[in-house]
Amino acid sequence: MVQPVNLDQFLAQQVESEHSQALTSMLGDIAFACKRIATAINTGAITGNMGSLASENIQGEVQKALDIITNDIFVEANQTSGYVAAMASEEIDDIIEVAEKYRQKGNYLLVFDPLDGSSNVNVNISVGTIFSVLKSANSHPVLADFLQTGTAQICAGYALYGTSTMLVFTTGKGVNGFTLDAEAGEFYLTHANMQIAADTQEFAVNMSNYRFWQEPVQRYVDECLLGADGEREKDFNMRWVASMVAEVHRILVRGGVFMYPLDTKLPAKAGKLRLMYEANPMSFIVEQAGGASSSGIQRILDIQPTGLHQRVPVMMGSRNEVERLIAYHQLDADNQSF
Ligand code: AHM
Ligand code: MG
Repeated sequence: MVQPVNLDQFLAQQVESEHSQALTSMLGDIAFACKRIATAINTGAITGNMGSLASENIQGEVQKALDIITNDIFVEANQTSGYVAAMASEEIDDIIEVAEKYRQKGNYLLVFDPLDGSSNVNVNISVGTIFSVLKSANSHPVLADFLQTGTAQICAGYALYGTSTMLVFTTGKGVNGFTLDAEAGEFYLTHANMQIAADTQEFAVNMSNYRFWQEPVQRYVDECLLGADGEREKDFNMRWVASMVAEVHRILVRGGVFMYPLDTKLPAKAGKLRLMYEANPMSFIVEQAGGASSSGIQRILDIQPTGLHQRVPVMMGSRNEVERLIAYHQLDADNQSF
């Protein structure tokens, strides 16, 4: 039997870049955090941590006990490597400073959503952790150092706490997935060089928002629903887990398109998902796997952030479907300019 490659061996052999030492150290710490988070989630019902708290995060969302527990695990595991100079989290309003004695080896920034899909956690459906690594121009980073486009990401990844715990990441040279052997406490390479098929017959969107969407998205979904009887001339399947990590992972494994488009339900919010710790890292991964990712009118990775928690419409996955969505947005814009 061929010996499986574990994460340490993979990092030692395959992460070759000017950032390799830093990435090897940081990805080791991230993997450790994700193992601890998996345990916290798995035992959450036993330790009494499945409920909601009285607090809200900066987006006005009620926080779950596990939102805070997983945030603290992630910060603790990543603050002493010497490479991470500051962090930012979905659960914390401002940037998280790292003590000066731990800012000696590099100026990296770690941006993360510690528990994505947390509305699913107490019903035992898959959740995840999403992370993005940037480089700061400044050894004592301030908010402005974080506001870089997604193209500046050095590494991005997610952990999926599903039927198995997986760690999937890119350092800009393709996408690789590792599965946790919980008994051995090791991640092993199980999904090398993940690729997203250009075509698909599966879409993922929260259909209950249909009436709040813009016309191009309604048109796209209408055509999927008409299936073989409409202009697409093929039937589509639909999935909605309400965990972006599970959704994107499914797309990496068997193709598909995932959307959280602009809607008018909450007019003050430009979509639901957050650019810096949800859309950007997932877009980097999707593009590295041969897929595409857009807001409908702009490549996500090219969007200049103006705030840590800013929201963005998201459509990502199989390239030909995302390009069709972009074309429908373009047609709509052209019609409106007449
Ligand atoms: P969260 O970070 O607060 O969990 O919100 C993000 C999640 C995504 O994982 C998922 O795609 C979406 O919210 C689901 O939203 P909805 O409940 O509107 O379907
Ligand atoms: Mg989230």
